[in-house]
Amino acid sequence: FLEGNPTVGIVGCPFSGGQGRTGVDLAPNKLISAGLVDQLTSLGWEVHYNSQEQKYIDIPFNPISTSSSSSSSSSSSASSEVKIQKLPDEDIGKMKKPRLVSAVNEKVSKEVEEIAKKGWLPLTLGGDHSLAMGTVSGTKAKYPDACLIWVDAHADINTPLSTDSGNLHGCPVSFLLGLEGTDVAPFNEWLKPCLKPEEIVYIGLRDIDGPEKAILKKHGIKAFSMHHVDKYGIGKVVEMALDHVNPDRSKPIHLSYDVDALDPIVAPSTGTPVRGGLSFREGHYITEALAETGCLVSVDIMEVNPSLLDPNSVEKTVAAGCSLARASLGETLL
Ligand code: NNH
Ligand code: MN
Ligand code: MN
Ligand code: MN
Repeated sequence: FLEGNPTVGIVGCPFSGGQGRTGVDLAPNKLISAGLVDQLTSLGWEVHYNSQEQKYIDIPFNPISTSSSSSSSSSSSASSEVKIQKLPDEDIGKMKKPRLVSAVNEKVSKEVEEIAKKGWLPLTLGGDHSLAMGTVSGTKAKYPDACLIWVDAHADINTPLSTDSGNLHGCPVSFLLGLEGTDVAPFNEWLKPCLKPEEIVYIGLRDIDGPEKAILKKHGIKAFSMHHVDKYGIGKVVEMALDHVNPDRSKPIHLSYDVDALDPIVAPSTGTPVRGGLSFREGHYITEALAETGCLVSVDIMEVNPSLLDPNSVEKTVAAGCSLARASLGETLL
């Protein structure tokens, strides 16, 4: 599906507004500092990377400074600082930071779409998983028949009505599907339902909220939990997952990978670790098998949080993020 020389467009998204812990916004720079660009170049990819430094600066809900949205007198405007006008981003229903999450995702969507439309592969480095609203809708704009493989401990399919936490990183899939409560401003001003229930499959689930279970059941959404990984083995699970969303291996694939799918021993530095996850090999096998299909057109690596735990844990997690990206882009293909 890609055109010309294999080219990857890295979209760094230093964004943490879809959940409550700061630090996940540091991941793109950490992954790049760990050498990701050179690593992908060595695999034969032409790599384009837009430094994300000030990318979201014009979004008026203060995405860069995640410190506090309090109305502390911003008179301390150091003249050299870029001024970000802070607007209130009050909850809408249960949703936290809805305007910020919406505005950032609208940008991400356009950027991913632009890269995909060049015939390149967008590799989005989160940031939290709310960013998949943007990445998947951007991919779908170029490839309307793309299927979605969601690797995660969580289903991220809460709706604005069902979410308990109010964190939008737990909701992106419901917005993509257009489930109840998602036709809401400001999201509906740019994000149209673009995914059908039969176009998504999950791998790695083990921490699903009650209402999410009901939603998965109601819409007949295919999910392979860790129970299935144990029962069938990862090889069979990936095969069954592909048989479901891509039976002829003829459709483009978007892979959205939340590193908390991996066991916390493998990827400890993430906001919501859940024990009993994918081993290092199981986690990488998924990306290798998808690379092998030749159908991968878009990849997200989400939820690495370099501010959590000790340096050794951070290094492991960042290294895992890099190696998942490399394997997705064909490192282990012979
Ligand atoms: N289901 C919970 C929620 O909606 C947790 C989601 N957390 C994640 N998802 N890390 O990947 O808040
Ligand atoms: Mn997730
Ligand atoms: Mn998760
Ligand atoms: Mn997560």
